[in-house]
Order: sequence, then structure tokens, then C-alpha cells
Amino acid sequence: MKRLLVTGAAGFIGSNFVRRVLEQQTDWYVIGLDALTYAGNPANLENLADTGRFEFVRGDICDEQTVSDLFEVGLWGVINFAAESHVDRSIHGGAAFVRTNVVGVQVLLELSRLHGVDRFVQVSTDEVYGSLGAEGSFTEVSPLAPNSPYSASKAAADLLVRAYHHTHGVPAMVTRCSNNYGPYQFPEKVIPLFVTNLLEGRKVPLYGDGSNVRDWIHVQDHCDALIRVLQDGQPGEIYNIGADNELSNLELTCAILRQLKQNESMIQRVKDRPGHDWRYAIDAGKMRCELGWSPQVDFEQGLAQTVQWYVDNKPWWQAVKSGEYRNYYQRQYGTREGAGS
Ligand code: NAD
Ligand code: TDX
Repeated sequence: MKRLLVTGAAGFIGSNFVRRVLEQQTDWYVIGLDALTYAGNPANLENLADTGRFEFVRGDICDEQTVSDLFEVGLWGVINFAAESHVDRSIHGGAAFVRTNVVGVQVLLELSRLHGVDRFVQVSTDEVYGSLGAEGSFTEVSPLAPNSPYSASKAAADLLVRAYHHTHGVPAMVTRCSNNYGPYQFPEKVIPLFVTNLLEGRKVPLYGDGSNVRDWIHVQDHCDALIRVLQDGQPGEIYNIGADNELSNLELTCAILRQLKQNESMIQRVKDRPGHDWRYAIDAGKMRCELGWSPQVDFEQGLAQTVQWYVDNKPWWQAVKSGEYRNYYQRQYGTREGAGS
């Protein structure tokens, strides 16, 4: 069995990743670590322990002792999803972003150096490259030019990964993916926020003129790419992940409105995000050529399935929006003590 530490396992992409690994990699044993901040929801991991190949540990990646105990058992690999991930929150206050996204990554790298692991994957983002104009796309050698406290903290972590590989030989890789969509995404991010607002009969707050462009990928395609990087990525390398699927926010909003048979009167134009990056576009040619990966989910179908998932899973997002999800851990485990805020 390959023992894999998955940090941030109770979040959106982490939980989808754990599910995918347990389905596809039958010789991998997964230890899911998560601090259960506001974004972590153990309901996202419900029933996975029944496989006998998954265990959940509540803990903070910045807490050296907790993380060290997990390394003591012997790990084949580490994949780090744990992060403060919402750009708008980073604009209101960057401290938690530097703590988890930078200090936490240093803790993971240092323990990987001390204990030795075969693979380390840092899950990063296209936002480290900053914003594009109308032309071109980001490659792995595009300069880092982060514009938000969130993306700056992710870029800092990417540089720590580079340094730990260069100086200490930690077999670490960085992946930089575009905007993900799919089930279990926290309804602060644009797609689940807009879908659930519409299901509640509320309008959707579109920032600025709606012309900002994002490059969308289904979370399942992202997870499959990460599995490929864990298996065959080259230490020290960076891999861009994206599905060539650019949409302006207005186009995306209209697609969601169509899915739910509603019209543009449900759009509420609101003040723009400060420093709002205008366009992201990922060139994923290296993943395709070197690791033989390609995205499989068609956007129209993926969006329709995703919207349907939120229609079918009202109790999941209603518990999140009401705050009731915060009691899930207590009901399951009888305590809320430990890390997390
Ligand atoms: P998320 O906010 O849904 O999940 C983050 C998880 O990390 C939560 O479960 C949270 O409880 C946990 N966490 C936060 N601080 C922690 C700490 N100190 N110790 C342990 N756990 C902690 O985020 P997501 O959308 O699933 O993103 C996962 C990763 O992927 C992030 O690193 C993000 O930067 C990156 N990423 C996300 C996207 C996207 O579109 N969502 C795109 C590219 C990259
Ligand atoms: O209410 C909203 N109205 C709106 O117009 C929200 C929440 C967003 N938007 C716009 C802002 C962005 O242009 O929609 C676009 C997408 O916004 P988010 O869902 O907040 O994502 P983004 O800022 O692009 O960042 C996401 O993708 C890259 C993730 O949150 C990051 O973690 C990831 O690194």
C-alpha cells in the first residue's frame, strides 16, 4: 500500500480527489488531514472510511507536532490542498492566508525533508501568473505576477517548493490549475453561489461589467491530472492544468440562468472586486505531452451535471449556508476541540 497524506481533504477539491483516488488507485491508502476551517466540511468525506483505505485526522498543517506524528508512520507521498482559497476573503484580511498558504507549506516541506517522501505535490493556481489581456495564455515559464493577497501567498509557497527541491532534493512538484467547478464547492465561489441563490429565488451578484474571463475545468479532470503528476511527474517541475474553456463571467452567468430556466432579470450588478484580474487562460500542453493527460468532461455537460448536483443535494448546501454544517463534526465525533477557526 502507498500511504498518501492528503491535506485539505475536507475541502472542495481535496474531497473530490480523495473520492477519485479511492475509486481508482486500489493500492493507495489515504490519510486525510484537515483543520476544518469554515471551508472544511466532513460531510464531504461521508462514508469514505468504509473503504478501509481512508482515515480522517483533524489538524492544522501549521502545527508541526500533529503533522510530524503523521509522517512517523511512513508516507509514500504528500499532496497539499490545504489553503485559504477565496480571493475576496484575502482582500478583507491576508493574515490567515500567509499563515496557512506559506507557513503551513514550509512545515510540510520541512517534515518531508526530515522523514523523506517519494512524492510531494503542491496544488497551486493559475492566479500566481497574474492577469492576461485579450491574447495569449500562461505557460509554466510565464513570470509570477500575483495580484491578490491570496495569489501572492500561493506564489510564495511555489517558491518555497522550488527552494526545497533545489537545496534539499525534496522530490516536489507544483501544479497550477485554472478555475474548478463541480460538486461540493463551497457556496462562496461564483458557480455554487449563483446556482444556490437562484434555487433560493435570490438574484446573483455579478461583479463590475461581467467581462472578466475565467478558464473552467471540471474538478474530476483536475483530480485525474493530479493523480498523473503523483505517479509520473518529475521532481522540480511545474505543471499547468486547464481545459481550454474560457468564458466571461456574464457568459457563465447566462449559462447558469439557462440551466435553471431563469432570465437576466435575476442578475444584480454590484461593485467590482478591488484589483480584479481580468483574464486567465492556461496552456496545459506540458501535461498533455509529457504525462499523456487530457480533460474528459465537456463544459456544457459538466455544468449541467453540476447544476443538477446542487438541485439534488439541497440539504448539503442549505446546511452550509445556514451554518448548521459546523455541527456535523460534533455529531459524528462528539467534540469540536482542536485546530480550525
Ligand atoms: P477549499 O477552501 O474548498 O478547501 C480548503 C481546505 O483546506 C478546507 O477543507 C480547509 O478546512 C482546509 N484548511 C485550511 N487551512 C488549513 C490548515 N491550516 N490546516 C489544514 N487544513 C486547512 O479550497 P479548494 O477550492 O478545494 O482548493 C484546494 C486547493 O486548490 C487550494 O490550495 C487552492 O489554492 C487550489 N486551487 C483551487 C482552485 C479552485 O478553482 N477552487 C483552482 C486552482 C487551485
Ligand atoms: O459573487 C461573485 N460575483 C462575481 O462576479 C463572486 C464570488 C465572483 N464573481 C466573479 C469574480 C471572478 O472573476 O467570478 C469570477 C470567479 O470568482 P471566484 O469563484 O471567487 O473565483 P476566482 O477569484 O477566479 O478564484 C478561484 O479560482 C482560482 C478560486 O477561488 C481560487 O482558489 C483558485 O486559485
